[in-house]
Amino acid sequence: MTAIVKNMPSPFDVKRIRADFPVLHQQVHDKDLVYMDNAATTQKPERVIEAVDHFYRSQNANVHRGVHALSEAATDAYEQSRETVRRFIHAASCQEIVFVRGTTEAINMVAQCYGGARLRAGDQIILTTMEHHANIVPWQMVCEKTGAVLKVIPVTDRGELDLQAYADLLSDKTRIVALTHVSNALGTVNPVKHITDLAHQAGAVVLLDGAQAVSHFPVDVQKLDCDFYAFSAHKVFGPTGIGVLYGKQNLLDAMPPYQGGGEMIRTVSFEKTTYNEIPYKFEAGTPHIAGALGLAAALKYLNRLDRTAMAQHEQNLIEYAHGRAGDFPGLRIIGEARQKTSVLSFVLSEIHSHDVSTILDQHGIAVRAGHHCAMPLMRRFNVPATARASFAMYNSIDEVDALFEGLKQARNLWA
Ligand code: C6P
Repeated sequence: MTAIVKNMPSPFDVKRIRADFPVLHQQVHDKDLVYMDNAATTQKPERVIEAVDHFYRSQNANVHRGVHALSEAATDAYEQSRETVRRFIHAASCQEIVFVRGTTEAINMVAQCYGGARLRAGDQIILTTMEHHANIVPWQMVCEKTGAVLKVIPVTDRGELDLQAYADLLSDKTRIVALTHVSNALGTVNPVKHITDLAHQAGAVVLLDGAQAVSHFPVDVQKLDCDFYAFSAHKVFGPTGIGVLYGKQNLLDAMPPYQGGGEMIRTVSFEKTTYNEIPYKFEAGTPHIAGALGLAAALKYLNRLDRTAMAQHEQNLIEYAHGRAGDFPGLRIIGEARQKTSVLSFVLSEIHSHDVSTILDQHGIAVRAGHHCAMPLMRRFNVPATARASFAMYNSIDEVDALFEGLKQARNLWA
């Protein structure tokens, strides 16, 4: 990474962007809030808050059920949100966009419905050491039921996937390759197109966990040619409680439903029930309608920004942070992949990451400390936990300076 000097002109107007996010303009412990926990959840722009507010104030009705005006308006808005998501990830059809609770539910759905129906004893699922628990545990659960086994791609000291090891793991037993597009704990951007191509050559399907990708750079599911793609709205400036499972039409068509209930059926009798078409087959019960509208507002908000300038700004932030980290006594960066997003995961010698985070909090700086739901990865790097500052496009170089000022105070307290 090249060193970024402070005061370098940025084509991205951070001040103007920050004005869109009301929550950023507050004090915490009498200090200006510096919010650097964006990998856990991002803040919401005014437009998202307004979209949710507007729905409950003037549109609220259930979808796909009523013929009255409000219900038709709500249905229309809900389906338009699906179209906005489709365009955002460039899926071929709205039928391939399933609204779910979030990334976790999306992965569980694929594991149970796709994996549960197709896997047999001895079949293999390939994951990586850098997976979030949400992309490990659902597969272990399906392995218990089917007798399939997990294989794991190791991670190098830099925090990149060992691609030779991956090639060696692939075989005619491989049925599913499931991996994260971007690591939440390291920031590593994985070469998912290459990995997908190899998996397809071996006859396997690919699920990509896009939770940490979609807020940082454009994603095109058709170009990637992945079979499933999962993400959560709350990590891309949208509401909590809603997310997306993209699946190729033929695969979703062939999958049994996830849950039974209203909306997912075509006809019900005590003798036999027939299921609705996709995506409704996977959306049992009343969905998170306001959430879908909020998600669409978030994606439209992002689309209006200059995403190239935004990505450059985020790269400047992480490169500047790496430069400062390199000069900081006793700081070890965990994750120095050549391709990474704006995540600085680190440990300080002799200070536990939870203490680092508590001291930073006293300075109004929000970072996350812990295993980041990636325990196997922590074990790989031989650390119980890391402190993680994860930057979004509304963070500034001055805030990175504030982070290191806070770390200096932590060091002084412990020295
Ligand atoms: N990572 C973090 O602080 P949900 O909770 O379903 O929205 O997302 C789960 C999830 C799945 N995959 C990845 C790569 C993730 O980063 C997350 C959520 C948060 O890193 C909370 S643990």
